[in-house]
Amino acid sequence: MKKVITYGTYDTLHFGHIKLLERAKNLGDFLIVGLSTDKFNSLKGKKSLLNYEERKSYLQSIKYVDLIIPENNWEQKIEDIKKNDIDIFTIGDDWKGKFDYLSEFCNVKYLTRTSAISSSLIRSKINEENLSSQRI
Ligand code: C2G
Repeated sequence: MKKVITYGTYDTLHFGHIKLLERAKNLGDFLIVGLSTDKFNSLKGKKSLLNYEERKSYLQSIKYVDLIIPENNWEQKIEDIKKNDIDIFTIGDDWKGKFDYLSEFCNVKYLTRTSAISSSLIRSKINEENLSSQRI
């Protein structure tokens, strides 16, 4: 069984995330997602709309995802790869080059990021809507 791992915040799940997860799953037979905890998000300088449990419940409903583990820090990837007997690490190419060091432990594959959609764009649209509804 070919095992794949990827990591992310996966806030306000959107089709960019789904397309990444679909392609990640299609690289093998079993997909693990290292989901960034709220604490790690603040370390990453990311503010998510949804908390860890909410983001996890969204991801659990995605058929491509077989297992979700918490992503607590930058350093855990090597340990995760060894512990879970991972064949392929994959992530969007906005990270291209950043995780090449993992190629000592498994294949590393960067997947094209889906343009024109992002969690921050969704959050700004929600804020715009709230502001305009307050103006009426
Ligand atoms: N993604 C994508 N297309 C988008 C937005 C995101 O393909 N329009 C991909 C990202 O490249 C990433 C995954 O979806 O592979 C999750 O994106 P984020 O939740 O933004 O994750 P990120 O903050 O990049 O966290 O240790 C790695 C980090 O935890 C990655």
